[in-house]
Amino acid sequence: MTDTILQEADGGILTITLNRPDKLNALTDEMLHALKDALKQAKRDDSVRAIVLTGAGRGFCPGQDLGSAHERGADSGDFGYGDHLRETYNPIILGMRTMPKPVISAINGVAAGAGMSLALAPDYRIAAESATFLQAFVKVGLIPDSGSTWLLPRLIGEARAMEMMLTGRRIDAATALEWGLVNEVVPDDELMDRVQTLAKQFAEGPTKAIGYIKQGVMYASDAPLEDALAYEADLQDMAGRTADHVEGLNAFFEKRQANFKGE
Ligand code: T3D
Repeated sequence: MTDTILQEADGGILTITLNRPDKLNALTDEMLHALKDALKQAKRDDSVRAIVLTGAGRGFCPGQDLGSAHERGADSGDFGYGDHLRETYNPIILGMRTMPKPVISAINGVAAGAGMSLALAPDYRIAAESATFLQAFVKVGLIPDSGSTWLLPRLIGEARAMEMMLTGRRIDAATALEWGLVNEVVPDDELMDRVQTLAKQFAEGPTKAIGYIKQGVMYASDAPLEDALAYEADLQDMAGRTADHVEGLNAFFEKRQANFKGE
């Protein structure tokens, strides 16, 4: 049987590929559990200093496999969405947002429903020119989940987020860039080269400080300024105690490139 989640580690970069290309990488339980475990393992593994999430074939991910969702509720009429989200999607989204290492989404094709949420959750989003995005949930009588209600308005503003959520409108990569949904759009055949270049830059960065940057921004998203300032000061204390900070200072004074070890 083909692995539906592929993992490849190289030079501090872990690339996770959703691998069900004939279904645009629609997510089955097997994939969700494997993805959840891969993220847990990547968090623990010090040799991993940057993570890339992408899809095989022409799609990034069209969200939940609707066939398996249908099967779940076929007899009882109870699709058990709440429990399923709590058990699978929610820890995956939180796993990426709270990962103390940078996560990049390499959006190679259509990202729909919870697949769009998966594309949004990483810290840096690079889309291929042919990628498209839609909040497909409303088309099947569901609500945006897997963090879309939280992430999307923060990224593109409430008016545009509501437009996407209420209409299910599909937007192209150029619009996604204009709206601030992705950081970059690149020609399809240059996507993985560009992503690898950026991932390498991240993997050679001060990993602990990068983790603290994420932690600080996440905390500040809900905190009053006074609390955010206090939190920044605590995080800066911790960053100041890393070996990479000392290396960064030495490199500055010695007018050379810093050689960060992620320590
Ligand atoms: O806990 C829970 O389970 C709740 C969580 C819910 C989260 C959700 O994600 S709900 C939203 C689910 N997603 C959708 O409703 C999107 C459904 N897909 C589409 O609307 C379209 O496929 C796309 C707009 C994404 C792409 O369209 P297109 O024309 O480029 O491709 P296609 O021909 O529709 O799809 C290609 C194949 O992928 C096709 O299979 P086939 O007929 O060739 O064997 C299609 O059925 C399959 N596919 C696409 N999306 C899904 C899927 N199969 C299962 N589930 C899918 N979500």
